[in-house]
Amino acid sequence: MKRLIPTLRADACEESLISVLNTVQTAAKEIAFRLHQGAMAGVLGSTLDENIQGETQKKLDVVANQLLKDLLLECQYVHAVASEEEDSIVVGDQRGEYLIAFDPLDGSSNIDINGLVGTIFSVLPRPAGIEGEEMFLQPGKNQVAAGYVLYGPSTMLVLTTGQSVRMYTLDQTVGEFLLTKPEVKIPHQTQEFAINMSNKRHWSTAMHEYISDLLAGKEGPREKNFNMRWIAAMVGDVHRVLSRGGLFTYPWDKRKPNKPFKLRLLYEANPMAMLVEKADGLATDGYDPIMTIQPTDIHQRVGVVLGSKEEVESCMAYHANHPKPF
Ligand code: AFP
Repeated sequence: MKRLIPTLRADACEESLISVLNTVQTAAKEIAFRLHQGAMAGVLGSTLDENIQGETQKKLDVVANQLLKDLLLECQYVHAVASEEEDSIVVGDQRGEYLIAFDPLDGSSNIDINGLVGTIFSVLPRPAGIEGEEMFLQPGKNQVAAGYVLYGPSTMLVLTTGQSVRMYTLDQTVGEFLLTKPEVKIPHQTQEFAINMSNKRHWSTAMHEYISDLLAGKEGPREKNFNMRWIAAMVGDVHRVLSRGGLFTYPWDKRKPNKPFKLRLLYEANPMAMLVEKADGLATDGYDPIMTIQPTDIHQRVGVVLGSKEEVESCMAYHANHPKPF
């Protein structure tokens, strides 16, 4: 089985990009080790702090963030990093040609229950003539690479550098990510969806109608039964979608009028959108492709509807029948 770096070389990836991705995998192996040690490493539970998003930080959020930040900033090709856990961007090497946005540990509420969590990352080119946070305000279509590491029963790296989407599995015996699925393709049709149903009363009319029709099953307008899954970690739900198809959504809702979306554009939605679209799926906010959204803030949040092409199109058709709530 091929290792990560030789497959990237075979894709004729720039040595600088290979070095950045190598750094991400080094950090991921360390995070995987700490997660594996769990309570024995003293990394479970929360800190007393909140992150910029106003969320309580888990000890492992802090550890994972520090590891990624320190290692990436040591890499000569990285000019700056932006993290879900940091207030502002952190600048590294002045000569660096890449910007890295990451969610160090997605699904952190799963840490203490030994559930799925992951690291999501996006690699952007450093734009000429721009400094500071503005450098990161690029639409997702500019990404040169995107991926995630899923810390589950196996530790897996799922990556695209703009060609196919590949899955690698960490071989603990040699400490290397080995290529285990050379080309991921999402089936266009599905009978599986993922949404947090407890938010139903807060959804838009379009989302209400769409999900009601899925739940009506064979006897309803869709004339087929649907099953539902919810991992409470986008990384786990997207991994299922990439593995066997499905629709995943965290939509607009009216719970908190000043915070109508949950997922972050730069750290979660954009990298997952690149993976899903390169695997022949669709990634939208219910109306437009995620990767065409022009960010205005590094911590911006968006609505997300992604997965099997025909199912995402069905969901979008419901949205097209109603005025946009945002
Ligand atoms: P964290 O960023 O706090 O780890 O939250 C994960 C997440 O943003 C996303 O990965 C999940 O899809 C979503 O939260 C789950 O949220 P709820 O189950 O609480 O609605």
